[in-house]
Amino acid sequence: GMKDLIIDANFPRTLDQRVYHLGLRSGEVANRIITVGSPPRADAIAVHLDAQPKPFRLFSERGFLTITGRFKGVPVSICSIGMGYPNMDFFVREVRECLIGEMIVIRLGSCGGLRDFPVGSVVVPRASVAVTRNFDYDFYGGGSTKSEMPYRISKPAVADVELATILYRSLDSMLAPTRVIPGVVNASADSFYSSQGRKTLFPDHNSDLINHLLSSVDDLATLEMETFHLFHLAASWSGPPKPPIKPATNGTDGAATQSPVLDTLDLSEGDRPRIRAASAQMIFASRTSQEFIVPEEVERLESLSGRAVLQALVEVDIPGDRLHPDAGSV
Ligand code: R1P
Ligand code: URA
Repeated sequence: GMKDLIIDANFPRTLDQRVYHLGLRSGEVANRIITVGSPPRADAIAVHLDAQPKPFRLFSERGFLTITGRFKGVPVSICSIGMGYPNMDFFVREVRECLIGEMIVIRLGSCGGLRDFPVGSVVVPRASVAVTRNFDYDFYGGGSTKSEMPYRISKPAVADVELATILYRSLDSMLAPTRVIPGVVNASADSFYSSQGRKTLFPDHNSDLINHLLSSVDDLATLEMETFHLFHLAASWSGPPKPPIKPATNGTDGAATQSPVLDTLDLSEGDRPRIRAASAQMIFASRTSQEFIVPEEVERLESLSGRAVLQALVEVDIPGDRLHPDAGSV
């Protein structure tokens, strides 16, 4: 926070190399991460971690909670990040700066269901689109912006196929008889209300939105608020079929070489460590039946799903030289 001396305005860190909002430094976060929306969910999942070594726990003044420990001996982190694209953005970028090597992220969150899947089902989407408020639309009611739509739907960003497959299998085997649904598409909205088609006292011009989404996006099944941004950042970091990346030495691209991550790795042969992402979405609300999940079921589902996600994380193979040497050693 502002009480700490910050040494770089471009990517702010404290003098002891902590990133500005998550409060972490290298070695305090593992390459395998489950991210959730709320601190109680993170603590409920942390119950499954190995007792020894005692997990590390850091609650940042911006409300990000990181718990790093081991699951079956393998270093993992549980990160609670709050809600929405901006928080997902802080999480992905700041954790990336604390890691060397691959970053494997599975988001475990709640969502609304758009099909007839019962509440309490779990979805593993293959892709996600962003649904955003179009601020150029005339929400005040003059009606002068007929050419504008009130909401925009982006192109899809995709999950890591192998990670999503491992995740689906893990959930399916550990959650029975709960229904686990793979291969569908998620929409991540920039509001719980307007851009998810909920009716409130604001003039959101969204009475047609859910039907519009269902007719525009094939296999659309869920609505929540972070998965698209995670998939999009992961894909844009890792890039398309890898071109050779040469560290720049001058010019505007030179900024990239100031990153500790980029400085340490040989990036010359497309060796950039990947960010691999997948998402498990627990249906809390049915947007067709208006049913909402009961608290006892939330507790069971979060705990079992959390354990299944940890299991999936430790099953993913990361080449040994791409693990941070200190990860989980705190
Ligand atoms: C809204 O209630 C929140 O729930 C969902 C949405 O994405 C949003 O963050 O996910 P979490 O349960 O992970 O927070
Ligand atoms: N989270 C959301 O974003 N929407 C829902 O309907 C339920 C959980």
